[in-house]
Amino acid sequence: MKKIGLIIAGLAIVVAVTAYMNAGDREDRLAAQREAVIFLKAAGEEVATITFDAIESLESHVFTATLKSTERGPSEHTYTGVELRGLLQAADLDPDDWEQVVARAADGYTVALGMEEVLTPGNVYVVYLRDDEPLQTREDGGSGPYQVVIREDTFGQRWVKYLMEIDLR
Ligand SMILES: Nc1nc2c(c(=O)[nH]1)N[C@H]1C(S)=C(S)[C@@H](COP(=O)(O)O)O[C@H]1N2
Ligand SMILES: [Mo]
Repeated sequence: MKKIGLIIAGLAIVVAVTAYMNAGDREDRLAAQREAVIFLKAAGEEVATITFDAIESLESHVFTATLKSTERGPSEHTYTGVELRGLLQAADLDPDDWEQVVARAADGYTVALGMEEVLTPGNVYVVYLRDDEPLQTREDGGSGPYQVVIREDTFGQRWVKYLMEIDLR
């Protein structure tokens, strides 16, 4: 009986230590995300640096979307983020002056979005949480800290991971 007690106590310690370490990881991830910025450009000229604080100050949206992964197939997730059109608006950029929004990632991946689709309500988002967890960086095996999610896009090709730069054209 004593032995069982010791085993249970041992397991409890393992669980507690693991939980503590995971909480630490999450804090680190949140801290890393809080420091991550997106460069906002217009015709290649930098007009603003979008901080996490700026993103947090906008209305956040929580929605489910199906991620199409090349390796793991489709899976449904809950995403939290802001609308890209809201980011442009907050930066005082007039969408009428531009035709395209070019999104560039840390790995060089680049996607051009039409202004019309960007202005469609509830369509193009910059997300920072997936299933309530911060999107991790590419180095950590994640798709963030920021990612473009296009809800009206049936394919995942234009969901730009590791988003670094938004350039209006
Ligand atoms: N930054 C970046 N974003 C990207 C890609 C990429 O190579 N780099 N690949 C795209 C493609 S082709 C797909 S199918 C989806 C999902 O890719 P994954 O399953 O390899 O993560 O991400 C898209 N976004
Ligand atoms: Mo893909």
